[in-house]
Amino acid sequence: MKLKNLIPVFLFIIICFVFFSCPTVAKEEDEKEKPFIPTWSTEFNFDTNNGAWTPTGDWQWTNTYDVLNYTGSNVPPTAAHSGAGLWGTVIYDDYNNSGSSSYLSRTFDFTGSSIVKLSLYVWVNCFYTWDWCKIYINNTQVWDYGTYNTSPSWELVNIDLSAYGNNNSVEIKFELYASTVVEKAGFYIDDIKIEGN
Ligand SMILES: [Ca+2]
Ligand SMILES: [Ca+2]
Repeated sequence: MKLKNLIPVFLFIIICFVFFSCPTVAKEEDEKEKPFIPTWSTEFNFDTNNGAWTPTGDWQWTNTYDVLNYTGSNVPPTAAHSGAGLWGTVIYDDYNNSGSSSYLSRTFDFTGSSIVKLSLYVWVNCFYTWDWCKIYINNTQVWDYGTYNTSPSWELVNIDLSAYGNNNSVEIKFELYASTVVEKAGFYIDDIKIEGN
C-alpha cells in the first residue's frame, strides 16, 4: 500500500483520538471540581461535656466560662466561641512556666472515608517563639500559630485530614509549649468539627 493511501487512515485515527479523549479530560476536571459533600460529621461544642478529649498539663475544660473569674495578668477570651463551654490552658489564669508541653488529644477512626476535614476555632495568646501553639496529627505537625498575637480573637482553622483517610487510628493533638519565663493567657479551643465522606 502506498503511503498516500494511508493518509485517510491516519486522519481517522487522529479524529477518533481527539473525539474520545476530550470527554475523558472533561470528566477528570469534573471530578477535581466536585464539591465536598460530607456524609458524616462529629462536632464538639464543649457546652455540655468535655467531648472525651484527654488533657495533660495545663489543659482544662469548663462549661460555665465567665471571664470575670480570670485571675491572671493577661487578657483572656471575653467568652467561649459558642455557649459557655471550651478548653483552655488554665481556664482562669495565665499558663504555667512549666518548661514543658501540655497536650489535649483524642483518637478517631476514619475507616471508610477517603476525604476527612477538620475545623475548629482557636484563641491564641502565647509568647511566641519561646512558647508555641501547634496541632499534630499522629505526631506530625500540621499547624503552627506562628506569631505573638497581643490582641487575640477567635479564629477559624481548617485542616484537610484526607491524607489520613481510611486510617483507623488518627490522633488529633493540640500543644501548648511553655518555656520557664513569661506567661500569657494561653491556647483556647472551641467548636471542633470533623467531617468526611
Ligand atoms: Ca462552646
Ligand atoms: Ca489561660
